[in-house]
Amino acid sequence: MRVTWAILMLLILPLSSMTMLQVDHIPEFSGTNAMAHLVAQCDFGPRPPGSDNLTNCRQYIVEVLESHGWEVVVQNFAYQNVSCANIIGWHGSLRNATMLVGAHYDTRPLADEDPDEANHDKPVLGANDGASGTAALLELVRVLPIEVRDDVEFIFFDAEDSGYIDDWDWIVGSTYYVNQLDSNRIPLISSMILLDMIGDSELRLPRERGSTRSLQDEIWSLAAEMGYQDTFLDSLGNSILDDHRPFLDVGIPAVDIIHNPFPSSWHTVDDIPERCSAESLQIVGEVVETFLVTHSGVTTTFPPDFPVTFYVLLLGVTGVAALFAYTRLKSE
Ligand code: 1BN
Ligand code: ZN
Repeated sequence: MRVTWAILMLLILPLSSMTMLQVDHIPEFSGTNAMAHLVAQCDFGPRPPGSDNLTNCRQYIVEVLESHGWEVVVQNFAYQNVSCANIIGWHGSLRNATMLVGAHYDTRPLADEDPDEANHDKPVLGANDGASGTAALLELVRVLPIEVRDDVEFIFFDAEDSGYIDDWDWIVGSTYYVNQLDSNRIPLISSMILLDMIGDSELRLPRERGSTRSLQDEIWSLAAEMGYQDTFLDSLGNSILDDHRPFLDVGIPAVDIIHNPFPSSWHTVDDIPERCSAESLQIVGEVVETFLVTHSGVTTTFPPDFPVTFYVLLLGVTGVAALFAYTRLKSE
């Protein structure tokens, strides 16, 4: 009898877990390939805005995009007399994708968070902070199925990471990109996913506080369904000034997938490939690939969060109404 039960359970268990997993896409993403893209970027050396190393890295990104059949626009702009450029990868006859995926590819000019002050005037190599998100995007351009590609635009942002140095701002490239967006296209964009610092071998991804909650819920539940709840943590992290902000500011639902609290290598000379792993890139790559495939061709809307001012106003109006009712009651 016991043996019969055991056999029955063995037959039923795999079936039940299959029905719980509603996603039927099998991801093609290779963390090993992504890791190779990460190392290739670091081989150019530190890549601050305006540097020859960044120009060489840009050429590498363009070549990877074109080799996988993507159209490329290099969006040149100048900031503080430095030549900068975002790189846009798109597919199809029109540039009208509804899902945007971005990462910054520049690196911080100075390791000003390094515990050793002697390193503060050295540049950051940016294996995690710069190369990791870019590496995942470069592997996604390979694996995205052809029928999904017209719905996706990849953006590689320049000039994200020089804030507080020589009067530079943060997120300069993404701000420029959003300012250049056709206003008719903005309401048609359903999501923007930003990958930043996703390569550390001890990756922890709580929910970034400023991201659009409805879109974040979708990504974090997908990650949990795929068994990645120990990396995509169901807890609230900090609010981070990052390249998703300009998108949120014009009403585009946006999510920052970012390691938080930042790893100890952040803005130090220790931000090197040895601190990163193919496994971490694999997890994030699989989740983003599955999101893009399952949301392609379906018009999903991710309602924006109500701003805090809305709740303050609501509380104010309810308070005034209650006071009014109370005084009326008292005077009767
Ligand atoms: C993310 C990675 N950021 C920089 N490198 C954004 C940031 C801006 C983080 C200001 C902290 C402070
Ligand atoms: Zn940084």
